[in-house]
Amino acid sequence: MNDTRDIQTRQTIVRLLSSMASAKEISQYLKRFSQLDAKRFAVVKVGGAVLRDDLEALTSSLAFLQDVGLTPIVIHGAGPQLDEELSAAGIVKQTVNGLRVTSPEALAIVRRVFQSQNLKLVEALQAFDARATSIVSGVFEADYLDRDTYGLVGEVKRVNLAPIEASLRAGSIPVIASLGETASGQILNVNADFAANELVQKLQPYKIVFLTGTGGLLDDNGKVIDSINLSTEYDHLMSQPWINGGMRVKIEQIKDLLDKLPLTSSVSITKPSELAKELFTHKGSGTLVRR
Ligand code: X2W
Repeated sequence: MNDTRDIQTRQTIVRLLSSMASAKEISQYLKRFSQLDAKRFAVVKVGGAVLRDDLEALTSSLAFLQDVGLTPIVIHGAGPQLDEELSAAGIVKQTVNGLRVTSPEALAIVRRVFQSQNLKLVEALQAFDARATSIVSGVFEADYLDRDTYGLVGEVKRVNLAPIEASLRAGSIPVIASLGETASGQILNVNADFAANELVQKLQPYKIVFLTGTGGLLDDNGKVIDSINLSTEYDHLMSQPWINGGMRVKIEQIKDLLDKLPLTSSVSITKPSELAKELFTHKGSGTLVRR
């Protein structure tokens, strides 16, 4: 570990301590987690907004997990970057049910942007002395979701864990882009929350974290909601006019996911600087979603 990294790791611990967690609390969590299968500790979904606005905190939080022997599995989106690049190319944005309608011209840009965003994170991690592996293909076997409505958009049919397992065996953080591929080799644009959902079902990790620009689900006053119990609050939440398209997709995907996981599972939505606090303290941070 280099000096900068050592200082950053120590800073993360100090931040945890000053955020009301005692050293005893953190070490209890670390001890408990060290007894789990480290190969499926956590799936962390990183929204494109986080790659754009919060790369430094993201990098140090992911590297911290690797330092304590809990290498996370990262799946990322690139929504805002796609908006920007497509618009620069004169392609007008069209979404249906929160999903981007993707033409062949758009797909070429989608592929390029996913590759560059993926490399940006991998290189930032490596510059931080963390080990990370870029995975932009070979994980999500997909089929057209509904070609007439969405164009070149995929739904995941099968998740191939081989590239992820190879990365973990080498102690390297797998950084996965949410592109899919059909049996005949057509690349498809897959919403990153959909891809994270499928990955989690296949891996059954202990921890499921969505990192967003907002650091949680926001109420109508823009304040982070501490916790949501979907069994009693889902219908009410989805009837609210202030829940926008992207948020709607996220909540639907999280509900679908939790319905398929053991009752005790939960999903955390938080921001990068709060990741360690979420994982290693009783109080946690952001929004905790339960079934
Ligand atoms: C998404 C993929 C990127 C994504 C899109 O084109 O925006 C579809 O909608 P975030 O940053 O996680 O939202 N794909 C089909 O999901 O990125």
